[in-house]
Amino acid sequence: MKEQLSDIRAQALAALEAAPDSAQLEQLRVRYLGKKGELTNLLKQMGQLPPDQRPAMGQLANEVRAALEAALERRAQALEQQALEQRLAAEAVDVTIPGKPPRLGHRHPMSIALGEIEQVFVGMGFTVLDGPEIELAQLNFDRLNAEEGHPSRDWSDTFYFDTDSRVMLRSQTSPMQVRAMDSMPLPIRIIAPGRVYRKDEVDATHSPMFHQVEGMVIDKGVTMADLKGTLNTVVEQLYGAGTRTRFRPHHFPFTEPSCEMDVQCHKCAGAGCPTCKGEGWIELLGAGMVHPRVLEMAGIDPQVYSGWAFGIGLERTAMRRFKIADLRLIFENDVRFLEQF
Ligand code: 2U9
Repeated sequence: MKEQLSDIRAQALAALEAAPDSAQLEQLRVRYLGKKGELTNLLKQMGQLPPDQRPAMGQLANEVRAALEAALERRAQALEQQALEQRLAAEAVDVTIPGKPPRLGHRHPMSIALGEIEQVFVGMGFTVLDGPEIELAQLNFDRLNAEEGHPSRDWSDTFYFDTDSRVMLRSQTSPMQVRAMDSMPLPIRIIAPGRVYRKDEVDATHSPMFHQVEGMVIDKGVTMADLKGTLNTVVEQLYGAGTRTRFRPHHFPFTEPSCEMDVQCHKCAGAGCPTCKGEGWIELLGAGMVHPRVLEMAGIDPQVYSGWAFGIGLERTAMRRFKIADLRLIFENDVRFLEQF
C-alpha cells in the first residue's frame, strides 16, 4: 500500500505539473482526489490493513493528499497567471504608435471678411449686435421710413410669412438699429452683421440669402464729416494707408442726405482697368445721415441728436478680397474651395 501511495503521488504530481489548462487540471483533481478518485479508493482499503500499520499509513495518505492539494493549488495559480499574461499581451495598447493627426478645418472666407470688419469697428468703440432674421415689417420697413407702397415692400421682392405682410424674413439688418434705438441709452455706436433675404434668382452675383454689415452712430453734434472721417479710417485699415475714396450722392429712404462710397481701384490706381471695369473706382458701400423721421419714430429728438449710418454687402467684399469669381462658391461648402483659405 505504501508503494501504491508513493506511485499515486509521483504520477499525480507529474500529471498536475504538466496540466495544460484549468479544465484538464479539474479532471486530474477528480481522478486523484474525487469521491471515486484513486487516492480515495486506496484510503477505503485501509480497513484491510493490520491495525498496527494503519496509523502510519493513514499519516502517509494524509501527506500525499496534502501534497496533491498543494500541487493542484500551485498549478491552478500558475495557469491563472499564464492566462492573465496572455490576455494582457493580446490587449496591450502600444502607446508609442503615433496618433492620427485630426484634419484641421479652415475659416470660411465670409467669416474672415466679417472678422476683419468687426475688428476695425470694435477697435473704434462700436458694439456688435446680433438679432432675429424673422422680423416685423414694422421694424424692417415702417420704422425705416419705407412706408406702405414703397417698392421694396413688394411681394415680388420680400419673403412674407403671412398674407397681410406683417411678418417677414428681414431684407436688411436695419431693424437691429431700430431695436438698438428703442432699447439702448444714447449715444449709440453699433454694427449689425447678419443674414438678409430678398427674392432674387441664384446666379454668379445674386442669392436670395446674403450677408450685410450695417452700422450706426447717434450722438449730439454728429455730422457728415464724422461719417466721412470714420469710413475713410475704416477703409485705410482694411485696404491700407493712403487708400483714396470718393463719395457720390445717392438716395435711401432711411438716410438724408445719402451717398455711396467708392474706393480707388487697387489694380490700376484709378487709371481704369478690367477689375474696375474701366472706372478707376470700385463701389464699396452706401451710407448717409440718419433721416430725422427715423430718429423721431424712435423717440429721439432730431433737434438734439443726429447720426450717420452705413450698409455694406459682405459677399461682394469677400469676393473682391479673395478674388472669388462666382457667388455660389461661397455657399456650396465644397471643401476643395474652402481649403484654399
Ligand atoms: C437705421 C438708419 C439708417 C443703413 C444703410 C445703406 C446705406 C446701404 C446697402 C449696401 C449694400 C444694402 O447690402 S446692400 O445691398 N445698404 O447702402 N444702408 S445706409 O442705414 C440705416 C440703418 C438703420 C435705423
